[in-house]
Amino acid sequence: RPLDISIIGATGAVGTVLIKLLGASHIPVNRLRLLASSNSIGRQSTFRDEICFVESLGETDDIKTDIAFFSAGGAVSAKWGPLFAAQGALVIDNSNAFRMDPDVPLVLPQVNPSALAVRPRSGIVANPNCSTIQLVRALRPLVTAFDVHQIILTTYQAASGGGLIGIDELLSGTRTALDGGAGPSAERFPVPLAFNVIPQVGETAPEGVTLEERKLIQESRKILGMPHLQLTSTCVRVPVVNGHSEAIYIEFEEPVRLEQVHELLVKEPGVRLFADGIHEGYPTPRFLEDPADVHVGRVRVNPENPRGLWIWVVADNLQVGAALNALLIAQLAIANNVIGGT
Ligand code: 11C
Repeated sequence: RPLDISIIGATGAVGTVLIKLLGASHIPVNRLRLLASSNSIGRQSTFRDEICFVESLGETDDIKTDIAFFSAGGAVSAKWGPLFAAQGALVIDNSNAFRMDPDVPLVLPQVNPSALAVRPRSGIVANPNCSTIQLVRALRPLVTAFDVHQIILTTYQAASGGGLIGIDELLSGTRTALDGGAGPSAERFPVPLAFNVIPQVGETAPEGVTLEERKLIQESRKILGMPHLQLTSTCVRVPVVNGHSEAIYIEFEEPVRLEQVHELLVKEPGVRLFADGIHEGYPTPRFLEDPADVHVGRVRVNPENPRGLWIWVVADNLQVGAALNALLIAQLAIANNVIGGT
């Protein structure tokens, strides 16, 4: 039956992409409600040729819906997610609020679809962090085929990871710097991002690891079901508008052959491999070929260590890393009949 769907955070960077992807999908929608903070009341969006007006989340009593997509930050999810779930919604949450909760499956439909075989007791499903999604999507065939000793990576994360404010801060900072000004003071990022790189994404814990670096470890372990996976990273913000990149070094327990790695990656659904005789060159965030794919290039065995493999992974963090994964979770939930009331 056609579903009632609510999008909370509908005017944000992820919410906007989600409305577009949902409109293009085959999910039957009876009623779409767009909810956001009171600042966005009255704004409008087009969904399947109809105009929808944004309502204020704080001013509605009617929160009954079949699916509630949350993308308005952890505090909004923590407060409202359980309330929507208690009214029967399946909550698909894009924030960090519930990801490590044992009653909340953390789902990458291409990797651990069985985590959503039944409706979670909490009524909430978590969408992983964007940098985790592209990492785990590229790692899946490799860590399934070979035993891993350790993984070391550096991320190069776009301004859009900080939402529309992050994009605005990069663009206005760039314009001002080109005009010879000092640039606005940083709000979204710790220091101005224009013409800069910042080795900090999220707040830093006392031991020096940032929140983003912790998410990569904990979420990868949970999704892959590998609680002892050894993974360490440095997460870096770069002056790119959209598209996260990652340089990933995987050290296996045994030597690996490049041809075998190519074969595994080329067969992986949704992974676009750049290698000899396949796609030329390497992926870059500005010129991504398909925003629905995880792009993998620079695949090479370490000449000094045949157990070591480097890969370069680029993906659209707003699509692959957020809205598209949320939509695929909804499709999986519909297929598994775990939507409340169906
Ligand atoms: C960033 N990865 O690039 C973050 C944005 O936990 O879903 C996504 C935060 C999250 O800043």
